[in-house]
Amino acid sequence: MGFKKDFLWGAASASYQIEGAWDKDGKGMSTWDHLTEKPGAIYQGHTGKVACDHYHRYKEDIALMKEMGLKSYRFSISWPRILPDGIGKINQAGLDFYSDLVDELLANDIIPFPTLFHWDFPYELYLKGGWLNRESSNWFAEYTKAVVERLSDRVNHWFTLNEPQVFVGLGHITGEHAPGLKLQKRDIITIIHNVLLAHGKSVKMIREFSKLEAKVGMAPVCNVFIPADNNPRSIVAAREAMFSNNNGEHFSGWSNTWWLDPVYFGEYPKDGLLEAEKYLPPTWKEDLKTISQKVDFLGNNHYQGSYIKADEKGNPEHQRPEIGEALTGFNWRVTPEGLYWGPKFLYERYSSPLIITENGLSNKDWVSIDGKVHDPQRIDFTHRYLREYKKAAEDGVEIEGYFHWSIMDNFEWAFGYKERFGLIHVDFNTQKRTIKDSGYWYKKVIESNGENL
Ligand code: PNW
Repeated sequence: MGFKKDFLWGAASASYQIEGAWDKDGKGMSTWDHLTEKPGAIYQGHTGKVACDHYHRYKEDIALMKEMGLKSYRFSISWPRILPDGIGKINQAGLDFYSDLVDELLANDIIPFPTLFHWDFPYELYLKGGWLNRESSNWFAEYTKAVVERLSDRVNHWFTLNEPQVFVGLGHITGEHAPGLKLQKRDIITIIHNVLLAHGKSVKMIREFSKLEAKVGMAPVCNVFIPADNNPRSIVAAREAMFSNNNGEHFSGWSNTWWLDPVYFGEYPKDGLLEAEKYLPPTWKEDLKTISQKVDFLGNNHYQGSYIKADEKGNPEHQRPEIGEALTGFNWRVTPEGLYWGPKFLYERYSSPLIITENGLSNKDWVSIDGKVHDPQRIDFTHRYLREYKKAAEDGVEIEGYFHWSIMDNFEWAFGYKERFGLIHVDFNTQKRTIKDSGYWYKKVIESNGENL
């Protein structure tokens, strides 16, 4: 048994990375619109103002998805497009866009799978303190309700948050992402708590207001540790590394348990509480009841893992990359076994069906002289990762889907348009789309339901 019959084969994107139309039809400003105005913040001063102009070209893009045989499409909704000030007045034109997008997907037999928040936070709410303000969870709930009331007669798959680790860590600790802050541990603990609360309240809203029976989850990016050999001690060491609070003095927010134990167990992990409890709000225990709403699946973005080997005493040794080891355009490692061990360890601990919500690699692909885009590395990368993912399914891990990152080349945050992750090539001067070789390869994978891997 490999991938189940109705497995969701898809690809993913995010509003700020593809839509463009940054100030069209009443859209408010996001913290990403704001950060990209800052000199030096983004590679070559690139912005998402136009990006792939998907806002105007979504029909053409969906036709390409159809051509590639996608079963589902994971996109995100821009909060300030729906609520220009983040709260209060609803912008109907913003809702119309997503409503039309959903109709077009359904007309092409593609299941819409929106994520409510993929980092484009309303600038007006940033002025009110952003995620530091305890009210942020109520703001997010209000926004969720506006979206669910409009789309839930046709949409029944939802993700609340994309990679909270990254928008907290890069956005609020290192300052490389919006809103570009460099805060200290006390504030970070507060922010994580508010973000978790926002997730919980959002799930409640979806359950309460959805017209169809909704399935919902969160899409974090987890640290994945891979046993470097078959020694059972290495497996134990890798599992321990995955589920210990490895934040240390500099609370990076990159802890799997700090994010997931509250959602699944209604508890913060004890080892993390030792250092963080003093910063939590007095209501934190009560809040955990809201945070731990039942979810239907665990989304997980996975790019690269780390290898761990245990010595005779069981002490973990982190394996360094080998000389000459394969690296992606981003210099990320190629670690296919992460798509076996990540799902396996996560499933053991949280017993939740899993969906890989992102996986892929960047390269500097170009259109060749024959008019095609040849990207053998992307094919090989995806092939290797999917084989491991299939093995997880064969081992009894419940997996429901796989979304390749990304459907098309797009605005890669602080790296602008330097890195290309797409299955579809985009010429950013002409907006011409070309399905890459990997896109045609993926089509065959989907047609055979992964039998050919
Ligand atoms: C994800 N890391 O970010 C995001 O969800 C996407 O929007 C983004 O385009 C994609 O991955 C590629 O970067 C990540 O440090 C950022 O391991 C950082 C990491 C992983 C994912």
